[in-house]
Amino acid sequence: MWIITEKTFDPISQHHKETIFTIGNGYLSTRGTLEEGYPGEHRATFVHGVFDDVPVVFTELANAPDWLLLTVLINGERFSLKSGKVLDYQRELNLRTGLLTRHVCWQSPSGHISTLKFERFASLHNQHLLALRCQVTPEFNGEVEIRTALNGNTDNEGFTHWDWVEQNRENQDTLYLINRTRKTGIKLALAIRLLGIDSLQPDYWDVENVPTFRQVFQAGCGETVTITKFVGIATSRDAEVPQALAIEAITKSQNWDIALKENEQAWEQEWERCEVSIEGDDEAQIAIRFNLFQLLIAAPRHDYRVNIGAKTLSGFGYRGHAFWDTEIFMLPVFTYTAPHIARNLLDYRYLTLPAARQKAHQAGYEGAFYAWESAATGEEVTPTWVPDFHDRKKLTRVWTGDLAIHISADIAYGIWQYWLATGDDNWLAERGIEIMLETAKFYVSRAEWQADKDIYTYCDVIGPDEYHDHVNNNTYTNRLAQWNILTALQILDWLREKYPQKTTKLTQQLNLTPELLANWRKVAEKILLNKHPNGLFEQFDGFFALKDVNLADYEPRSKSMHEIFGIEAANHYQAIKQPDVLMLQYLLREEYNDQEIRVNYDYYTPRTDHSYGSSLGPSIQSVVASMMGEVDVAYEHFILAARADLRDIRGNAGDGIHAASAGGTWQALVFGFGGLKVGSHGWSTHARLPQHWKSLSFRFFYRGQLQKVVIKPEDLR
Ligand code: IFM
Repeated sequence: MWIITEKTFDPISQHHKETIFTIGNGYLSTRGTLEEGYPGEHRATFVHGVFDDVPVVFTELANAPDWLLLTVLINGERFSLKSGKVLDYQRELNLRTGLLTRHVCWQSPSGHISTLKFERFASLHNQHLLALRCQVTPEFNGEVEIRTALNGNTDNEGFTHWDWVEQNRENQDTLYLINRTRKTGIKLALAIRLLGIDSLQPDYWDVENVPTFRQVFQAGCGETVTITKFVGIATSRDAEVPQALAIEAITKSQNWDIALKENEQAWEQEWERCEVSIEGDDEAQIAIRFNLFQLLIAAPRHDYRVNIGAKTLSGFGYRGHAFWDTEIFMLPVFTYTAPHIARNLLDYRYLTLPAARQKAHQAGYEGAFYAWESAATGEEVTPTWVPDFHDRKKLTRVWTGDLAIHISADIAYGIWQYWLATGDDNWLAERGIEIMLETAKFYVSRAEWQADKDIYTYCDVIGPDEYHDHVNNNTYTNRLAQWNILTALQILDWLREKYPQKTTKLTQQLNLTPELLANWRKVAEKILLNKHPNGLFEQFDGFFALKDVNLADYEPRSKSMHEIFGIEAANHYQAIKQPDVLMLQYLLREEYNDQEIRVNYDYYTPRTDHSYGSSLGPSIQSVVASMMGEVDVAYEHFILAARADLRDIRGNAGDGIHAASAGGTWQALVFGFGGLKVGSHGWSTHARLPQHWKSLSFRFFYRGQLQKVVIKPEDLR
């Protein structure tokens, strides 16, 4: 249950498969395009932090120069799946080791049969090392020619980010290429070393921006020709002379077997921390491993200046920008299974605190208002306008960058969870508390006092349900803002006791006078929460007065309700994109009893666009259904989330992995079915398993100790 397999190459699902077969190592990812290249492919390698300017979306991860390119000519005939006959084909991604393998038995147009095997991995042991091996076995005596290159002529769907800087043949089997991003000036160096050529002298073709090695082999019938291509990669974000680092990576590794072994050992350590096993459900088993794999290859291990984009590093979607998807959906996975990675992600938020302060200031507020979409600097990079669904010639204003103010509290929530699970007091005192205080300050300044009612409100916002914009008093936003302010005050009390000197410094630096803090408490206590006496929350002011909608009336459908109603009209219906009130109740689950969740669950569940709304929704819906004891329903939503990319449920997996869904899938297992609860005094589980599961096992760290949980149905009776 570790192998993702493809049995035929189908150009129709090409982009989907490119995403599925992405490999990576937390420094970069490379989509699963094929070495020889095909028309229409979305060939891409994205390196963390390598952003460059672009119109409309401000900045995007620049598609790096291509390291894969490898052409095979057999007796002068160019190997391609589009010519001759494919007699056998199989591609496999080994999730346990990150090794991607392709076997092809190919009959050339002139009838010569050969077997080709391609293997590649991005080393988890040395993040600057990529490895590709090609083996060709002809069933005749003949000539095998291999041309392999670095290609600097890459683009982002037509937009070019790179200028050629330099290329050179370093020695007989080594060459390098350097490019630089046009606006941000980041240099990226790639270096190739060829192994397996023994005493042969490969030709060097000095094509500008495509330096190429060429080697011709004479092979007997059934004899295997092997060429190994080690590629080193580094940027000026890593070293002043990136080509030196790239060359070092390829010279350090002695051969394929050793490099692969080191990579496998590194992967073994990863899985040791986060392995989830499900007995009795093969699909769920492979899906959770796949989702975890995708998060692991996107997770920065040695860099705290970057975050994980909503589509990881696996596609062009959302341009590498990070959203609330990180703290609410992905971060819990790392907080519990790889706290060092969680800390890197949170350090990024600390590093971008100045930009969040600046955003608050520009909007006329105090404190820190984080960017809805964030990239290299933390400035807001949400596009302001996008083409309309119905009429691509019209533009629609995107408001999330201005109005989705819950992002600041989402980050504060991520910090709080990290601290609860890890007990990392030092990080909280040095960095986390400052973010929490600054986001609290933002919410105090953003709150509007309604003198006649003596309440504080948040008007003109967008909550998690983005089908409704410009709403007032979104319950999720109001409650999390209140939670943020009160929790920041609570942590400040803790800091005062534990780190008095730090407290003095921080209160001076942030000008936190006793009067100001007293006012924070007053504001927080008077924030409006639209809660009805029976515990039902109104999602925002006036939600219950909107036109009700029976989503079943629109079935069968293949579009979201947003597309069906239109962006503007969707505001007038009670159809929601993803759990909003329920999302709040999930996050603050310790605060609500079953009855209080049930009344909201019953109201909002039928009004949620589960299948075509946000991919973020199903996993959260699943956890809440588990909390309600509706395990079958929880399973339906869980499997929808788990399959999001493997089965391309929304038809857009080609744009990249749905990272939030991947993280949410883990949460649905651990917090939903596993019922894990973590507090400052320990942890407990309250499990409920789908009927057909024979066991669920997972691991997590609590306060630095690895915990292993095994749940079997017989233990629950
Ligand atoms: O952050 C999400 C948002 O909530 C729904 N649309 C997609 C974004 C990125 O995943």
